[in-house]
Amino acid sequence: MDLGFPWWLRVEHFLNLVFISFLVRSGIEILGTYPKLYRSQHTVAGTAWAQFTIQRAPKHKYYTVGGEYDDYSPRLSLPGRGLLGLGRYWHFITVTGFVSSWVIYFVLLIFTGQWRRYVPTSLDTFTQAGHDMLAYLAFTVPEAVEGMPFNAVQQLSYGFVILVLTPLVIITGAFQSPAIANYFSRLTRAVGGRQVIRTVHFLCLLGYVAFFVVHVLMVLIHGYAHETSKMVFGSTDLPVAGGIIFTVSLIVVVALHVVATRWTLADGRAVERLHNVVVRPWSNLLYRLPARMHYSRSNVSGEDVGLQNTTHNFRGSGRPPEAKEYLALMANGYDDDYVLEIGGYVERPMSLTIRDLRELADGHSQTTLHHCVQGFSSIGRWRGITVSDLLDLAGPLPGATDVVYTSFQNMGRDDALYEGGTYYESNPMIEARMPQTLIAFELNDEGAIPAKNGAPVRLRMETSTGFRSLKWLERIEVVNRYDIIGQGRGGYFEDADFYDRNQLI
Ligand SMILES: Nc1nc2c(c(=O)[nH]1)N[C@H]1C(S)=C(S)[C@@H](COP(=O)(O)O)O[C@H]1N2
Ligand SMILES: [Mo]
Repeated sequence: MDLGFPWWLRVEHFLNLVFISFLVRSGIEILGTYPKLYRSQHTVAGTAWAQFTIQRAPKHKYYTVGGEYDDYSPRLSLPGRGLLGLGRYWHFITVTGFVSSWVIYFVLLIFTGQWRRYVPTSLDTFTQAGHDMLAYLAFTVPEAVEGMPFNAVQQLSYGFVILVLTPLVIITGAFQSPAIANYFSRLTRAVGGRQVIRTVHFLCLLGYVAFFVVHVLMVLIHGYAHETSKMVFGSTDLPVAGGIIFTVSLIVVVALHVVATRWTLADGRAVERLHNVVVRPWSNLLYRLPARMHYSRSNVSGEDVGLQNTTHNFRGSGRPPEAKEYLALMANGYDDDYVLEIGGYVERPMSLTIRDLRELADGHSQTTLHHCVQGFSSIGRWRGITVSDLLDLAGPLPGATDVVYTSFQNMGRDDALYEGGTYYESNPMIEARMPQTLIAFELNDEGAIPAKNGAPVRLRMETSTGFRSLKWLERIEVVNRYDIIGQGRGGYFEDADFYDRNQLI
């Protein structure tokens, strides 16, 4: 019997299995680097409402979020071993396929009238679904709705997954992007803020997993061959062929996961190249969304207390430099000694003290939410001068394409969690010119920035994830190419850890 499942719907059904399973595994990788869920945007230690780790954050000494990493097994997450950057690459590569196919599917549902099969048209469907549940509980198989290929419980659950869960997971996923969340800043706050949205995104993951388990159970209860024949041929006529073809395609999906995981662990840079081809064309569009986020003073995350990490604080990542010049600066009171050099491809190279910066900044401040790529957030009020204003003063020469920032910090020397050399970061001009790309010298109106948050001067980039907001800034250089600096990827974490420099998501 032909059940009226058109070919495109059957293709979509299969693609969803591929996409959603990749999204779930790479999603777990992302979650694992900060396996905690919060209601509050301040992500204060000890206030998570859920956590998926046995690590406990020590309360009284300064610890960095880098230490809250969990690395899951490659059998669970894609690719496993705490490789957040690569997990993100897979998440976004898959998102590209998942969202495009869902849009096509949605349009076809509407135009062919197929949507009617998934949307309950009367309350009777709900009553019927109740009876169906009782039938299942009594270990019997309920009747299909008249003229439909499935029963009321199935109709409701499919409708929910296609028309509620999927749009919700896409929207909450989109709002994990700092560029999107900070551009639609009011909306982000109106629905409870970043951590609430992150929590809902996680609940969507649970929703898919729960649906998958029940869905598979139902297929088994209704008869594997019979059901897979519907999935493959759209009719119940060819149960043996359906069963075989579907089983083979399941094996293919598992094989895809194994191959993708091994390939990623063996050659992360290849996955990065795939990501750059598939994802950057759309993620780069987000450069058109300049951050316009303004929290009020009362939203700021607590008081700063230097290196102490108390419950009221702006969370920290990375350890302060142990370079002699830096330690001397901090010991002497850097107000007079610190000079920020701006050089390279500019007409007027400059050396600016904090006092100069203060004068030039003319009172500019921005109260913004920090998005760490791992997942924590804090709200801070940053006083500083925009990079755009500094560029106007220094006058980039023709051919200048990027701005490179170098830190006093050397990761291998200063932070036991990392290897490698000097921390640096860079902006393409379009990003350097954004209204909230800032050279900051004061946090929360307290006169300075605490050491752990980047004293005396740091970068703030509100459209991007936190790792690009370089702390402990030593100098700025305008360049005509960035690919000859470091290992050529534009920043310390880009070189060391498969993080994307075009990190707007
Ligand atoms: N020099 C340097 N800058 C850095 C880091 C670092 O380790 N070293 N960590 C980055 C990361 S991963 C984040 S999330 C933010 C954290 O800023 P915060 O410590 O003020 O919260 O700084 C970024 N800037
Ligand atoms: Mo971070």
